[in-house]
Amino acid sequence: MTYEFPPSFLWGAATAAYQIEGAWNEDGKGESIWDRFSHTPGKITDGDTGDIACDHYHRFQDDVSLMRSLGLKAYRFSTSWPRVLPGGRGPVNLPGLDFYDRLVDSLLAVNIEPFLTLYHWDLPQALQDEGGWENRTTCYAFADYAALMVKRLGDRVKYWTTFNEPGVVAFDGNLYGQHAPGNKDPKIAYQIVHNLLVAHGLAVQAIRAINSNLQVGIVLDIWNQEPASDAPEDVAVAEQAWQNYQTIFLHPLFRGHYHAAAYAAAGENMPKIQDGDLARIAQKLDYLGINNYSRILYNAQGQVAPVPGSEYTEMGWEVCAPALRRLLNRINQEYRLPPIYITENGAAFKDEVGPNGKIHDARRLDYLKQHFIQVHHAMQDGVDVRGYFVWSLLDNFEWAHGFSKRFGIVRVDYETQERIVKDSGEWYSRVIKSNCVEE
Ligand code: IFM
Repeated sequence: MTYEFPPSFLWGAATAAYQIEGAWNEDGKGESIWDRFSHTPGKITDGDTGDIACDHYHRFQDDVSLMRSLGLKAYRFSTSWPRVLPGGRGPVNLPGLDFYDRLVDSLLAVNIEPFLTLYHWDLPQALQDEGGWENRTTCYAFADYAALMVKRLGDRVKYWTTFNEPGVVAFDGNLYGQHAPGNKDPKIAYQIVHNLLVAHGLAVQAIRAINSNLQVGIVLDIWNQEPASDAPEDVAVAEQAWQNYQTIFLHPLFRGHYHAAAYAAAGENMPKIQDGDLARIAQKLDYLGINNYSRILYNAQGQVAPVPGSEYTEMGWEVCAPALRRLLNRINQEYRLPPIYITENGAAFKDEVGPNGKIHDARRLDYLKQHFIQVHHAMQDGVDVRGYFVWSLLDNFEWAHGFSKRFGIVRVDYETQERIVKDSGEWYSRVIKSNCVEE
């Protein structure tokens, strides 16, 4: 069976600044909350840090050549706020801005469409010292940072994402404490949910005020929350879980208000909302990015894990590609959405370098293939998916897991910084070239 994609389908790969750049304190870059967090003993597996990571800051030209050799049509990356504004606001660090300028020019020179994300978790520590995302002044600083970047790059970068996975920022960083800045406080976490949304809205306005022709969107991490059976008790628990978590962002962004379930889940931790905030948040968007890796299954007793008979990745995430199709159909039916890009999807597996130097990562290749097919099905169902970005171009710093999880379609040897294209990368390159997936 052959699944053919539309000629304009944008095949890409994604990364994020802190996970690949390194050069954490070079050329005037300021400290980020992830620098501070990873330098704090006990926070990251094996004491790893992003100080060097994939050394992309120094090797970006080679990495762009690699992208070209793979035939990527688009590259999704993030800019490091403290690299361009070391204090979060105020004096601009020109070498930092110049780095992104050169990166964008290198991409365009080989016809790779840059997809720029303004915030992939590395808040300037200087702003954290003033309360970070809990403090509303950070929202205004973010809009100013967005404006600065658009003024410099908006003549060449067409696609602008405000936030990557605001739910992870709010909850993993401020409720569970596994991510920077490491808070464990529901009141802070829920206020940050709201402040991130306000910052998103302000940034969309700021970007459009400078250039109304740009494509502006946000990226949400959405996993379908599914019942283990048709039994009404299982369905009710799965539905409640969906409403408590997924609607927190989807409702205000696409319906202009919080879902009643989100209020109920927040309880006494419901954030302070100022007049005009909901309208500010619900700006019309040009695209929605979906980061999807798995699903969560529920029965009447709660989450079912592990799911009997299912395959799991190294992250402990169930492999269940059909859930992506169901998810896309669900959100497409329930919200009036702009075009969708799958902005992240991929899998961490233990890779072995074979005696011939090759990496036969059959499980990752199969994971990607199954997800491409389900995206194709969803498009046939009527969901407007315009592109797909594999996570990740390179093995990289997987946050609290450090370098212990490898998601790349290209292996990185962290001792030598050698890059080796895995079988999945070579296969992906053929998919892009033919614009087809063969089953
Ligand atoms: O590595 C992360 C990425 O930064 C955000 N989305 C999920 C990926 C895998 O955990």
